[in-house]
Amino acid sequence: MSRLRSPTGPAVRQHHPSFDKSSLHSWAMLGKEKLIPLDRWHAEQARGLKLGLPGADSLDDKTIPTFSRGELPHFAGINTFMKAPYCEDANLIGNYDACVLGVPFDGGTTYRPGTRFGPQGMRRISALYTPYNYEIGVDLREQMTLCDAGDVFTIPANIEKTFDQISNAVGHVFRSGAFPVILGGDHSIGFATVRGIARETDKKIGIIHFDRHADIQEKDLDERMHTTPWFHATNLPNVPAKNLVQIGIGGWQVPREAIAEARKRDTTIITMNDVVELGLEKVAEIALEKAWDGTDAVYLSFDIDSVDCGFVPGTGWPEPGGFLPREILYLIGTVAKEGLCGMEVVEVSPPYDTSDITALLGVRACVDVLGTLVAHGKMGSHKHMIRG
Ligand SMILES: [Mn+2]
Repeated sequence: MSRLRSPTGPAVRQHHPSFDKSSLHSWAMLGKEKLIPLDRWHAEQARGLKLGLPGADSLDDKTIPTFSRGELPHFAGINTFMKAPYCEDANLIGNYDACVLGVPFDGGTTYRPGTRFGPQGMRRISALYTPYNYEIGVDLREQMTLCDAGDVFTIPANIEKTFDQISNAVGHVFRSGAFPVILGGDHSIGFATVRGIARETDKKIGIIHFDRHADIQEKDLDERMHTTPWFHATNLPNVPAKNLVQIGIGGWQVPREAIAEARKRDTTIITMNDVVELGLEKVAEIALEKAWDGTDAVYLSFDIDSVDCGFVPGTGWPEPGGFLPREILYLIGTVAKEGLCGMEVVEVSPPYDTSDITALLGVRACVDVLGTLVAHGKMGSHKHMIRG
C-alpha cells in the first residue's frame, strides 16, 4: 500500500481511486446468497424441535431443541459426514444426490499405518463446516441431498478380499445414481474404487490423480499395495492409461519402476516443478484435456500427501515440496467444474495428525467438489454412464 503523506495533514491513500468493489467476485456472491432458499434449513429446525423436544423456557431462540438434532451445535451430536443423514439401509442410497462412504483400510501401507482411522477422522472434523460456501455461492443443504452410508466392511488381513468388498460397495453406490464420495483409507483402495465404477458402465473413464507419488508400479513388497493402484486400474478395459493424469509428482519417494511403467503406458505426469512453471490455470486445463480425451467421465483421486507435508502431518509417506492447500483446492475445484463420476480422498492418517488439520483438508476437498458440482449444474452428470 502506498501512502502519500502531506507535511501537515493526515495520510492520503490514492493507490486505487478507480477501485469498484462491485467488480469483485465477492460482490456477485453477496447478491447470490439472497437467491438461495432457506426452506430446508427451516425444515431441519422444525424436525429438530419435533424429535429433540422444545428447548428450555429460558432460551430466547425458540428453534433450539432440548436434544441436539441436526447441524447445531457443531461440537455436539452423532458425527456423520457434515451431520448428513446416516443411510443405514444401503438399499436407499439412490434416494440421495451424493453418498459419502468410508473405506477404513491401511493394509496397503508400506510405511506409517493409521489410515484405517481416516474416515472417522474426517467425519469428526467435518462437523466444523456449515453447508454454505460464500465464494462458491452454494448451500448444499438447500441445493442437493447428501447421505453418509457408513463404512465398507474391510478385511484387515486380506487386501484382495478388501478390494472385492470395496468394489462391491462403490459399484453399488454408483449404480444407485448417487455421486460416490469415498473417504480412505490408503491409496491401495484406488484400484478397487475405480474398478467398482468401471464394472457398472460400458463408458470410458479418465482419472485425475493428485499425489507426490506415481503409484503405478505392479507390485510392492510382493503384493498390490498403496504404491500400485494405477497399474491395476489402467489394466481395466475401460480405464485407458493415456487418460490418467498424475499431478504433483516429485521428490525422493518416487520409485524407478513406477516411472518406467508411466513411460511405458504413456500416462501424463505433471511434476510440482511443472506446476510451478505452467501455473495452476494451465495445469487444470491440461489435466481436463488429457483426462477427457475420448472418455465419457473423469474420476478424481486426491492423495492428501500431494500437499506439502508441513500442512498435512497426518499421512503415511510425508514429502516436502508439494502443493499449498489453496493451490490444491483451486485445482480440485477447477477440474470438478466439468463433472466427475466419483471421488476419493486417501492417505489421511489421524494418529499422526495435529489438530485435525490433515483430516480437515481432506474434508474440504470433498465439500469443495460437492459445491462445485452443484454450482456448475454437474451434480448427477455421471448418471448417463450407468448401464441400464
Ligand atoms: Mn502419495
